[in-house]
Amino acid sequence: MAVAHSIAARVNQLRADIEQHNYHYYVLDQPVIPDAEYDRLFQELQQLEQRYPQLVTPDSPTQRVGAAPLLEFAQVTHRTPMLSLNNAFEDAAVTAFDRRVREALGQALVEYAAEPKFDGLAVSLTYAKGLLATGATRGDGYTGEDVTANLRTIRAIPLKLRATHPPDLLEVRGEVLMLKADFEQLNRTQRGRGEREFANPRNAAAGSLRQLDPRITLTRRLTFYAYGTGAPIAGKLRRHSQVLDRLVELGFPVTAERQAVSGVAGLLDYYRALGARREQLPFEIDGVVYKVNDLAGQNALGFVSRAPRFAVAHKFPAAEATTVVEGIDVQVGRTGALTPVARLQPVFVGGVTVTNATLHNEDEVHRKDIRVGDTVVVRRAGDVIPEVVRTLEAKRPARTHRFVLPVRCPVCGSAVRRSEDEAVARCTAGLFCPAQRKQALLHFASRRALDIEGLGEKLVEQLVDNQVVRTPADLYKLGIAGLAGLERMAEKSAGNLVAAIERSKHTTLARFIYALGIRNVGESTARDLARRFGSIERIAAADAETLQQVPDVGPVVAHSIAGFFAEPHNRKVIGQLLAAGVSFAETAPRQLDPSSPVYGKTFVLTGALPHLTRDEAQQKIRDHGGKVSGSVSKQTDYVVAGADPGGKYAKALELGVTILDEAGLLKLLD
Ligand code: D41
Repeated sequence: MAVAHSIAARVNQLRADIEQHNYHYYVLDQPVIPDAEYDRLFQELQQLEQRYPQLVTPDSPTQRVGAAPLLEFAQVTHRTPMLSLNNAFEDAAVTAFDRRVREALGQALVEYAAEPKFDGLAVSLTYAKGLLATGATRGDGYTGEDVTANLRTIRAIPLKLRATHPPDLLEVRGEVLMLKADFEQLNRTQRGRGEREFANPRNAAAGSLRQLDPRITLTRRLTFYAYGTGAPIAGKLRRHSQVLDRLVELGFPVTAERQAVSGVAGLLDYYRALGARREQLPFEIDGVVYKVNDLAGQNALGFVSRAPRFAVAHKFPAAEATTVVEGIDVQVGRTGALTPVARLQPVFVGGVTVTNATLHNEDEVHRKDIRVGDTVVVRRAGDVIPEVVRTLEAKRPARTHRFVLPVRCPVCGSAVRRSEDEAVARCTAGLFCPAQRKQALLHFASRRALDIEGLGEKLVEQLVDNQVVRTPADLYKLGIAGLAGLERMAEKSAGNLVAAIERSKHTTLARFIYALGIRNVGESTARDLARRFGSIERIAAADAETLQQVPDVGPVVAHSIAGFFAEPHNRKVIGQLLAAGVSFAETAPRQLDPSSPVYGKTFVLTGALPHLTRDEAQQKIRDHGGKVSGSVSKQTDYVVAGADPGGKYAKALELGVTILDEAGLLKLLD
């Protein structure tokens, strides 16, 4: 039965539209229609194809799952072998790589194509006359497994090249991966069904790609990024970066993070800049890859065994590692919060050896069910505190016990209380608990508070344990003689410490308020309080309602502040500190001009400004009644960007936040 011409035309139109939308979504990263609209087009096409099966073609977007489950994967031999990459773990190895390249090519300065190293699975896609014919895993580089049916389910992989005259044959090389968000979602689903969770996105991607039933692969959200070709693309392409541009035209997602850079300095800059943004990227990377950009140069360099001499992978220190929990300690913080901390068998992760990792709070330990004796995944990314991500239940030894938080403070034995609306349990003894007293002293002396250099953890420990110091006011009674008796305290360091304590007497009201360690009062609130009230007496006298006139002070914070000053012990310590000579540089309540365009606005600073230092820019904004925040969100009014701005800049673009340069900021302040 012949199908009406108009129906065949509609089917073709729907396919073209759907492909176009896929391209916008996966390759350009700029969807033009909402998901629901896309789904509607897709359903219409499915219904027409069901009614007119003779119209179905293998490259139709509906035909991503056609195949029945397999019994095993067939082997495929790669037409062009998939080479491996040499690794560099240190800057020195990168410098050596660049030197070898320069010498071999006889050039003083080499241009490289730098790109992220995706932590996924390398695959090769073969297109015959423009249609996806075979997709295979890398295997040993010469033969891999035929996972065509599974790869067809990945919408980021085109079933058909975008070209009117496609080449007879094209091998596209790239990585299949799972985005972090999709990985989290998958593990939530697995957990909900009581099924095994995946240790990381790479394992999840590998497990999904190795499914013999493509219908399962379809339910796993995998994606794909191309990084090269097998045999070279015919034509006049001279650089690797042009090959990638061509792959984009042909319909392949290629990461926007790629960049052409010059010389070893360019390589290392790229490495550091991407490393700093690693956590913000939607996918996991385990390093960056450098390739000689000039294709003739690549050819001239050739290969050693199975790795090209023209490329190298510069690895990041692994962010995750597995180790064993030897114990779970409970630490008591400045506000009495009890924090369970895992004591670990030492493990090298994120570039350092880790022996402790935070377990955050009781609920987290139970949610993850982490037990003494467990083998766990530990994560340390960038400068963040190491944490236990998950336990590997399969490796759990016999007879372990669920963690129980003690009902008494492990330091002072006082009762532990947990209010209903909080995840945190606290020791109720306040400053009578030595642990809280020690933390309070350390906070008081910290750099952004009264900045007493040399008053570190070990010393505070001794001062409190020997009952030499009970409150911050006691610090100002310390003499060299009293200190010299302490362990590891030479006369010289005792002298230095006494001098540092003396110097700390000249401070600002904002630092002083911050130093008091009032719950919920951070640096920025302390500054606002100082500015609004101008003296500690006036703050102490303010009621909760008056306190709430300060920017960002709501009922909870006002309650903490009023509660702190209502406590006679706190008033006494403040009195002693002032009597000891702690004094403030003039901070008269400033008259702000609410008509200033900066007043009440939130700013985020990123990158180096040409004239102002970061502190100067912050001060100027605050002097005009603006706020400075560390991260970009929907609440941000302006991002002030200087040189090499990084992730905050990208976030600002994404959220449509107004971006200013230094001149723009100064104009607003004018
Ligand atoms: O992102 C990657 N994982 C990646 C892998 C990349 N960006 N580029 C790569 N380039 C190559 C050469 C230069 C050998 C074509 C690679 C790989 N190879 C590779 N992936 C797995 C083994 C080798």
